[in-house]
Amino acid sequence: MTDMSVVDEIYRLNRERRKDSMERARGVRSMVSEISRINSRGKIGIIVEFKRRSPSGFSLARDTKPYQYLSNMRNERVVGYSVLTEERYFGGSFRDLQECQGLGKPLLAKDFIATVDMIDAEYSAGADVILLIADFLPDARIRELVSHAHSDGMEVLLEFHEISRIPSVRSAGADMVGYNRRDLRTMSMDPHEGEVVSRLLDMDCPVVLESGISSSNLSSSILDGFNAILVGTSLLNGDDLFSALEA
Ligand code: IGP
Repeated sequence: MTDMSVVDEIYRLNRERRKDSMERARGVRSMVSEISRINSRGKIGIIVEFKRRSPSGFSLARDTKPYQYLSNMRNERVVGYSVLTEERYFGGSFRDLQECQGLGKPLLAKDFIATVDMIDAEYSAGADVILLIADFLPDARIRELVSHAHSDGMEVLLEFHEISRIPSVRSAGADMVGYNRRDLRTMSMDPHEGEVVSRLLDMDCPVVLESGISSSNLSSSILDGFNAILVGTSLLNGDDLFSALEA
């Protein structure tokens, strides 16, 4: 991903995509309460992500089923799972999400959502939380999508990378705020955790640190001030992040 065109293409593909209603097997679960529970024990929460590939160059070594992979990610810090439903660039599907409903934790639908029918499709596939990306959505649209997700009883993780989006992110009424260390426009890492933490410190919702987190960069206190982390690649590559957090 070297410019906006791939992000544009993903949003366009999602608008045109078939969104057959699926069978939601259970009620909605709260990821915010999972995070509060683990934070009250003095620990950071972990959202474990499943994806087959990504435009940043990641690709799964062998064919893996999301349910099978995620059910093996056992650690008291796990507050939920993130499942990619984007097809073209991440190799995901609504079916992948649906297959994970039996896992005992809330599910985050990871995709480039810009429409209410996309939210409905994620809901029927079993989503408890939807992701919205503030860098690519105007404020009015964010508010409309947040209230639609809320009307289904789902929570919203509103992520951003651009520091200039912080004022909008703060006032959007989302349930969780996420800071993506990766710039999705360029796919390169461009982290500013310190500035983000200081500007979100007084928010009364969980703040999540996303992307590029592995046992090798935990020591640099990048996690300070965050309530949870969202981790895909390192765990999918077999990194022993759970032990590193114990240390
Ligand atoms: C996970 P990583 O570097 O651990 O695999 O990153 C997650 O943060 C990343 O997949 C992500 C993402 C996104 C993907 C964050 N925001 C938005 C697609 C769309």
